[in-house]
Amino acid sequence: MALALTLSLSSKSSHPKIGEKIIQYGTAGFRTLADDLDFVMYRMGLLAVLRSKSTKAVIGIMITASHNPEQDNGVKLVDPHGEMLNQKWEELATNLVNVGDENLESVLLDIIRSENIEISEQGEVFVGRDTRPSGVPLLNATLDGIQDLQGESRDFGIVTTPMLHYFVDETNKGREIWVSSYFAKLTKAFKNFCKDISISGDSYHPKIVFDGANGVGSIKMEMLANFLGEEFLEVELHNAGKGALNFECGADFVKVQQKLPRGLEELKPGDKGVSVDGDADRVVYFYVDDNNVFHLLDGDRIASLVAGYINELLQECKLKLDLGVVQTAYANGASTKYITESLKIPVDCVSTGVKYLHHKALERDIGVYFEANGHGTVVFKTAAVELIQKVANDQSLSSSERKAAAKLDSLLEISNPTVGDALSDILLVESVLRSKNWSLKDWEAAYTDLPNRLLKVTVKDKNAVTTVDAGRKCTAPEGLQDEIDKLAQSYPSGRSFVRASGTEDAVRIYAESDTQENANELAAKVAIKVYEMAAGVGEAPVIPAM
Ligand code: 16G
Ligand code: ZN
Repeated sequence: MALALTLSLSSKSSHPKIGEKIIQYGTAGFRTLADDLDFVMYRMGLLAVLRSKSTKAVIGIMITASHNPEQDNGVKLVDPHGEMLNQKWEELATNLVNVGDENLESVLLDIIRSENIEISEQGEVFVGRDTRPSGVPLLNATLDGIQDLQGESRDFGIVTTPMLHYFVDETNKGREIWVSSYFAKLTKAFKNFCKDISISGDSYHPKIVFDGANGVGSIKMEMLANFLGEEFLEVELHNAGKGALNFECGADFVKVQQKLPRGLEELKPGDKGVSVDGDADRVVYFYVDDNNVFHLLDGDRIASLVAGYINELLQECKLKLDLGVVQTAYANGASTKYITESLKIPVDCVSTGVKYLHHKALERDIGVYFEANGHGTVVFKTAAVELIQKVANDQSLSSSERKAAAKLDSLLEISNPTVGDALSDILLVESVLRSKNWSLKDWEAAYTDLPNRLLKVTVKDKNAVTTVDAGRKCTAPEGLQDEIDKLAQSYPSGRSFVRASGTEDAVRIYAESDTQENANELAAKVAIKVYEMAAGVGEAPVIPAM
């Protein structure tokens, strides 16, 4: 008879559970005040070893709270192909984090049994963190967890989230990696892409004014810029670590506030502004025009730019591959119309959260996915890349066909196939702009965004608001969707939806209409309905004066 398995967790007593509040592995893992996370990290260290044993592959743990304020932190697990943690394991994670200390061993044993884990199997976990000071003690808690189940760990120190995803994926593909191999890959592909493109005229400038959100993005951007050299891309660094992380800067601030970040107030007309978030998996572009008016080029713009260009290259190299774009309900209606009607590329709409976009995009030969907030990338099937490379090397084809295929090959090599990656996305955007000899104004001319407004309402229980149809239809509280429909119909090009946030205790409201005033008013009216029908707390929303 097999001996009953027992676990001895020698560091458990150093990481006692605190608080009674149930916390959930949400769209972006666990995220809350750093002070409340020690035991969560320890337990995620334990879980990652089990996941590694179960998949017989390296698993990643990223310690970050992305665009949240500096005092927050969080943790996300990275699965073998560099993708987000499997959904069933998200539930196991939630369960493991919420049990009392006295039940920790038995819950771990349950997982071992139910997942048929061979405990003697090797377990290996890669760990990375953003620049938050709380990252160091939280890393130690994580390492204790890994060690308590005899897992091996490799600490990558301060890295961007997408770098860690990339390292996990590469290692599991049997490739050797080191920190600079990431930069080497990106820069080699970008330089290859730029090979035959000469810059002339006044439209494209190989220079960006970079807002690093005072986080890891600025450290890694500086390294990338050194690898590239100024002739390929000059980077003027701002918010490079002296101020508070994400405070009035970074991609989330710029997208939500639709204004220049702190430190870039003096941006000159014609300069290309670029903001990333605290863990550098999101990016937005912006500029000010001659009248000092701010213009934002968000994730929807990047999706249409990149997908449109890939489509052109496919036509030039006469390859019939299945290309598609994936968006969420937050995508500006004008972008969806432009991509489907002008570019004639199919668009799928999925629920908010990278994992949904990523998986949908993988259904295509080449899938371009972006959330409006600037998180996205290009994913592709190996067979598609092989076909493209075959065309690039086929001497019987015309040189224009071969060149287009070679460009497409480099472009796909620039993209991070595991997750949205601000640095790789910047190089993607710069590639297309350089190739088309476009300024941001040229890029923006493709379509005109419908004015929109995002609001949030705090309610007693956000789970009382449920939705279907990729977050576009509200099923509870009863009658709320009818009210939203009525309101939206009363505005020209009106569209509005509400959903419970996955990262905050709030309900988000999105509204679009023909003018900014109308979008603001529609959003406020819907917010009032949410407040009234879903037990709002705090001050009621008000309709802005016109
Ligand atoms: C997380 C998601 C992001 C999503 C956002 C929505 C990942 C890696 N990140 O940051 O994709 O847009 O949550 O936040 O999946 P919300 O649920 O609070 O609106
Ligand atoms: Zn982020």
